[in-house]
This record gives sequence, C-alpha cells and structure tokens, in this order.
Amino acid sequence: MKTTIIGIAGGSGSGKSTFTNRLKNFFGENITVIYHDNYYRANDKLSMEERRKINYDHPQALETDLLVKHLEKLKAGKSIKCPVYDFTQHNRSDKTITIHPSRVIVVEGILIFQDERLRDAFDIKIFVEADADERILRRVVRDMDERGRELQDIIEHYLATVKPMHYLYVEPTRNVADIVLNSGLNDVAFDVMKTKIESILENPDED
Ligand code: UZR
Ligand code: MG
Repeated sequence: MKTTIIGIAGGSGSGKSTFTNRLKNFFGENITVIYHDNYYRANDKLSMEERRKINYDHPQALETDLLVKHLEKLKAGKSIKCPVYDFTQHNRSDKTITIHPSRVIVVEGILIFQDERLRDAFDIKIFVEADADERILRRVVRDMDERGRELQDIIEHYLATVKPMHYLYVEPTRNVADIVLNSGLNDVAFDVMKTKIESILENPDED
C-alpha cells in the first residue's frame, strides 16, 4: 500500500488542530493522525518550576527524531507507540497510544516544516494562517480550559517565547507550503481537502 503524508503547520492558535480533528472525525479509521505536540521531550529530571521556563516554541524542545522514525515505520506498514504529552505538567506522560498505519497520514504541529526530513516526507504541505490577534484569543481560551493555565502565565509565555519564535521559526515556513489556508475554521478549505483525501483513498496504488 502506498502512503500519502499530509503535513498541517501554522501558528499556535491558528486552528490547525481544529482543522485536523475535523478531517479525523470525517474519515475515522481511514486516516491516521499524529500530533507533533505529543513529541515534546520528557523532562522528568527538572522541577515543575524549571519545566515552566523551557522555550517550548523552539525546535529543540521536541523529539523530532522519534517522529521521523515513527513516520518511517508507519510507511513500512508497522504500528507505532506514540508518546502522550501532558500539558498540565509540562512533561511527557507515562502513557502511549498505539497508532496503526493507513493510506493517508496527517501530521500536525507548529514546527513540522522546520525539519528538512519531515518536509521531505510530506506529499502535501498545508499552512494554516490566522491573524495574531485571533491566535492569541484562541490560545487564551484553550490554555485556560484545557491546559490548566492562568491568564498572567499565558501572557508572559506569549510575549517571551510564543511570539518571537513564531516569527523566527513558524511563519517563515509558510513559504514551503503547497497550500495556505485562511484560518483552520474555513469550510471551503475543509471541503477541498476532504475531496482530495477521498480521491487518494479511492486510489490505493497511486502516488
Ligand atoms: P499548539 N507548550 C506549553 O505551553 N507547554 C508545554 O509543556 C509544551 C508546549 C506550548 C508551546 C507552544 N509553548 O506554543 C504550543 N509555550 O504549546 C504549541 N509556551 O501547541 O500548536 O497546540 O498551540
Ligand atoms: Mg493544537
């Protein structure tokens, strides 16, 4: 079986997980989804206070080597044990989830177009764009609801790392994308990608 790998990048809060989850909800087991976020490094030896200070918007914060290996395994038709990251603890949890190979694999994350090996692995590269004000508003709500953060903490992180690293490492990779989406909540873009994936699934042996 051929594998088509779709990369979905974009700034934090751009709606890339929303877009990806919408594809997953629609296609179910017919597609495999991997979040680069789950590959944030384990930092068991550091205290919570030390872990809080790490620059998580820098490529070094992620164990991308492992993701590259996992993609190779999936392409070879093997299942992987994907780490599960716990944002409330700023640390990798002791859980893993087994992910099975499929015809279409979607990889999502802010920094996935930064790594040359990942860029080369993607057959389709999508960059989700959204204005900075919308991204921070979405991030505030998300981090308070789902990641156990206080407003002051979110503001500090945003100004200290999220924003500068966005312009240094995330935004420049927009130029390597095949398709740039205007927001992850874009219904037309969803329909276009849905049709594309349906056609890939109907043609198991084509590139
Ligand atoms: P998305 N992040 C954390 O806040 N804590 C962690 O332990 C690991 C990552 C944040 C990270 C980045 N930055 O902006 C965001 N900070 O997760 C990426 N600070 O995830 O694309 O889902 O927003
Ligand atoms: Mg996300």
